[in-house]
Amino acid sequence: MQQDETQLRDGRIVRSEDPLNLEMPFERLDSFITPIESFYVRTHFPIPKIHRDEWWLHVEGEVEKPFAINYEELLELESRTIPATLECAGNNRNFLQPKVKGVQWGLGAVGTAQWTGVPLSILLDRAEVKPEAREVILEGADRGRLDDPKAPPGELKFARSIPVSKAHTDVLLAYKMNDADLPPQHGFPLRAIVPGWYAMASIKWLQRIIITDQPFTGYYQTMDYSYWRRRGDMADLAPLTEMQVKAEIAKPAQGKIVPANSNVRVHGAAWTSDGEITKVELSTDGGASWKEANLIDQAILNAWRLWEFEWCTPSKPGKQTLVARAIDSRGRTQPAERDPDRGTYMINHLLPISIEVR
Ligand SMILES: Nc1nc2c(c(=O)[nH]1)N[C@H]1C(S)=C(S)[C@@H](COP(=O)(O)O)O[C@H]1N2
Ligand SMILES: [Mo]
Repeated sequence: MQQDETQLRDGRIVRSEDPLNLEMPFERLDSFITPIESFYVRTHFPIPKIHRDEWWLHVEGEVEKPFAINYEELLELESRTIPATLECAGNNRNFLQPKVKGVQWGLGAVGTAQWTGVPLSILLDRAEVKPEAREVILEGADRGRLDDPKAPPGELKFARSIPVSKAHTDVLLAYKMNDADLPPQHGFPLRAIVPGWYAMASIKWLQRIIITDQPFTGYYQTMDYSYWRRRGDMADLAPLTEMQVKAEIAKPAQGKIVPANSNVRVHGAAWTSDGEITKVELSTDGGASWKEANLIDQAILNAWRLWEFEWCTPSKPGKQTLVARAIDSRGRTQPAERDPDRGTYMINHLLPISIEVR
């Protein structure tokens, strides 16, 4: 990994100012819930200024009863609180060789929060979704022009879709994060939380929900946040959906020095989607041999699991390469090599962390 430009903002790495992209230095990981001050921020456009008294959420499209609801009414609906891990689909991009375009995230474009809000299914039921409905498009209030010849000319809004089946199961429309009002940078007044999916689906500053009977082919669904899916010798663009199984090392961090012949705690987090982390293994010799790490606390669906390993460091000083790998309840694990069909996203192959024993 390249050295981070150490420009920090409130303890987070500034990956870009405009649009605002902040990363958590992953070595700061020390609890299951990520505090708001540490949580990564990913924006594509300026953060929209929304007054809660002037905001409406519209539900429309292939429904019997389109409607709009305001903030006050939304708070009166049945609510739920769930922990969920959000990971940017470009997390770990800084490790790719050769370099690819996009925000150069290291390990910290990921975090876990408690999200409180209204299950999307409650609003869908109220609108009475027609049987021909296939997808639910979530649209944010943020907008801007893109410097990309493949983007539509003029202003564009950030929008993504999810299948109706997913929308009915566990998608939450959250107005609280870790028990506080959703902060502006995380989507005030309302954002979607799509558990288990890469976070581009968790639309912030939500203002419109459109039910469609067609697959959505918006810019962020096809031109961006997609990968090449192989069908024999053919490749078609598929939208990114579920997070891939992964373990990351928080400490010791890249480039750090640890004492020889002593006990060092190696720790980090591991996550997957639609399954549980059942094992994390750690290699201290660049992947030649593996030992099992301890999983901390209970597994929670679609939230990361913290892990730790007591490492008895060698007595001989020198460079060491740490690698972690996760295995989930569906037997999935991390590939050793990068699959180029994934373009600039879905980076979950094994990543070496170089440190020094001294
Ligand atoms: N409206 C809107 N929603 C959005 C985005 C955005 O730019 N606009 N970025 C997405 C992406 S790519 C990510 S990784 C997450 C980041 O959420 P966070 O900033 O709360 O960490 O929000 C998603 N939702
Ligand atoms: Mo993202």
